[in-house]
Amino acid sequence: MAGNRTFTMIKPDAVRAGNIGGILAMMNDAGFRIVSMKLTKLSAEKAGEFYEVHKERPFYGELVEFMSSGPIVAAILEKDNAVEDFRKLIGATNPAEAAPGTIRAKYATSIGENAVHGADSDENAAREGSFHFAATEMF
Ligand code: RTP
Ligand code: MG
Repeated sequence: MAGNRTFTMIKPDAVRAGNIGGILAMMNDAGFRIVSMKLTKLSAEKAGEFYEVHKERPFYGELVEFMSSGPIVAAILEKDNAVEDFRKLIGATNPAEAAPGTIRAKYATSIGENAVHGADSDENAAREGSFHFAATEMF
């Protein structure tokens, strides 16, 4: 049965550290199917637009700089209850608080450089997926 969809990015820290394969394996093992995927790089302008919701937060400038600092893997994933289950798989924003067995517990190095992004609602998952992929790139 086709499930619903979430959107993720493997962030520049994890790409730089050579962790794309390890992170994709954890997503695969947790039952997520790849709908769309690419290695790409966000300009500062695009990163700012993507994280616009955080514009007033004190870490916004740092976040935009970090997210545009190197290549990322962007992907749409499918699974039953995708958004909620994926947030569980990635763990808390701060790796010090991320549960054992989560992607951030294993691969994140700080609250800012935390290896992966996961959409936080069905609506945002759809918006973020369309930000990165055309309908013809969703399978
Ligand atoms: P994400 O959107 O990337 O999946 O992360 P999240 O929901 O767990 O956390 P969110 O509150 O949406 O924050 C987005 C990203 O901003 C960076 N951040 N830095 N320095 C800080 O205090 C701080 N707080 C958040 C992180 O990269 C976080 O994932
Ligand atoms: Mg978030």
